[in-house]
Amino acid sequence: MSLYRLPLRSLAFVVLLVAGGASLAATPPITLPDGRTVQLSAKAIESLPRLSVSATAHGKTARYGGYDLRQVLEAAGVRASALRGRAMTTIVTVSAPDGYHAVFALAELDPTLGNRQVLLADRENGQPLPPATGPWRLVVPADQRPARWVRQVNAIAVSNPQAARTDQGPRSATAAAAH
Ligand SMILES: Nc1nc2c(c(=O)[nH]1)N[C@H]1C(S)=C(S)[C@@H](COP(=O)(O)O)O[C@H]1N2
Ligand SMILES: [Mo]
Repeated sequence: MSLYRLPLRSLAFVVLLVAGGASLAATPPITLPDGRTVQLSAKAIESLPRLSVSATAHGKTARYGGYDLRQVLEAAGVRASALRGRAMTTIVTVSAPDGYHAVFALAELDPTLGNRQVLLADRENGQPLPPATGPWRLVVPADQRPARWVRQVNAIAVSNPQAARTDQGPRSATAAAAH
């Protein structure tokens, strides 16, 4: 059947399906402390609550839509709340293709510690982010300047530099257990 013979309603449905599929870009791959990289499925991402947050950068206020970075990390298997001990030094590095990076202590995101909201956003004022900024950008409403609002996020890495320190004294097993 040629396209023009389809009832208008089915055509509209097809267009909606295409638009709907295009609206959720694959999320950036997440590298875990053990070196594994997790690519979350669209289903895993869509099962997270979508947030809509008003935030201001350079005097311009907009409404950003997306997902909570902590919940995205948890979906990838990262423990990110009620952290203790060695996890106090876990860091989250968010990267972009232009070589820009920003880091967060995982403890900043932990609701029982820093409780800082960081949005992995794909919408600004209801529109998908433009290619120069998206498809994913960080929005950190509580930061005083938008320097950690990484545009075009293409990788997220969770690491713990202290965990690699097996060779020297200061972080002894006893010290780690004491916290
Ligand atoms: N990928 C990428 N993201 C980035 C930057 C950058 O150089 N590269 N600069 C940061 C800085 S310093 C600021 S102030 C904001 C500027 O965001 P805007 O261009 O949307 O105003 O983006 C941040 N995100
Ligand atoms: Mo900046």
